[in-house]
Amino acid sequence: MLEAIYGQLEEAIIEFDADKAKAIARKGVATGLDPVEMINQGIRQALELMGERFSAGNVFLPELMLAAEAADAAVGILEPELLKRGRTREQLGKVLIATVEGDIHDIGKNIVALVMKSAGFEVFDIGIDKKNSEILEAAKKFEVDVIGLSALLTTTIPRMKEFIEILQESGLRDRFKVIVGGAPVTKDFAEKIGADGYGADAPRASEITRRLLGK
Ligand code: B1M
Repeated sequence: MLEAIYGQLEEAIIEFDADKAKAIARKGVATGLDPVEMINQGIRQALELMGERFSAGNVFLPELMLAAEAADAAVGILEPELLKRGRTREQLGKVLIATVEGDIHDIGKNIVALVMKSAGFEVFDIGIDKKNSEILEAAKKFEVDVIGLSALLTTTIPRMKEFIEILQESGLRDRFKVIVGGAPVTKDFAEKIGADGYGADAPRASEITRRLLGK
């Protein structure tokens, strides 16, 4: 039953059928499925498959965009369900999240933000293609505890290293914890650049943030 819903969700996204994706997400919620599991087992799977087809030259950018729209539509249905959980939880701390400069991928970042909100964090999502200077300014303005950087391109993950260098140079390294994530980011990379944490997926990003704040 669970596998059937995850499979249907994946199918709807790879068929670019946003209405079907929304209907299945609604069915999942009505059945009591965990929205995070639906994201991990249905939505992410579908987009990974689309990525493989894109690499192989079997689908092109317009199709990738249509799949992303269908995925976004499904996440939109799951969002209220996830936020409901956050409202009943103790507030854990403030997190700023952004996709780094030169990178416009935001589905994963949005899911991380959503899962963190549902866990009880106050999340400031400043969007995509953000310069390191903008990220730092926003972190100071909102007085966050943790800064989360997301990147999906091998060409943009170097911005993460540069961000940590900027923090060090400006004497702010101890003021903020930094976590990084996104498909090309690895635990090893995170350690090498001196990040405080790495999340392979949204639940793990939330869990490591909680630990970093001693919660
Ligand atoms: Co693009 N894209 N894309 N794309 N895209 C990838 C990343 C790619 C791997 C596809 C491929 O070739 N196989 C490839 C990158 C190759 C590389 O760098 N080595 C690629 C490329 C090349 C490009 C363009 C350059 C294509 C072009 O123009 N020729 C272009 C780049 C534009 C730019 O950014 N400047 C481009 C554009 C796009 C679309 C706009 C069409 C669309 C994005 C729409 C959007 O985000 N609103 C898109 C999509 C959809 C993808 C794939 C297919 C799916 C990404 C996704 O949403 N995954 C992707 C293939 C892939 O990833 N396998 C691909 C689902 C999402 C839930 O997972 O984002 O990994 P993910 O997030 C996870 C975890 O990584 C983690 O938690 C999330 C949830 O569990 N996580 C964090 C993410 N951020 C985190 C932060 C954290 C912690 C955890 O802490 C802060």
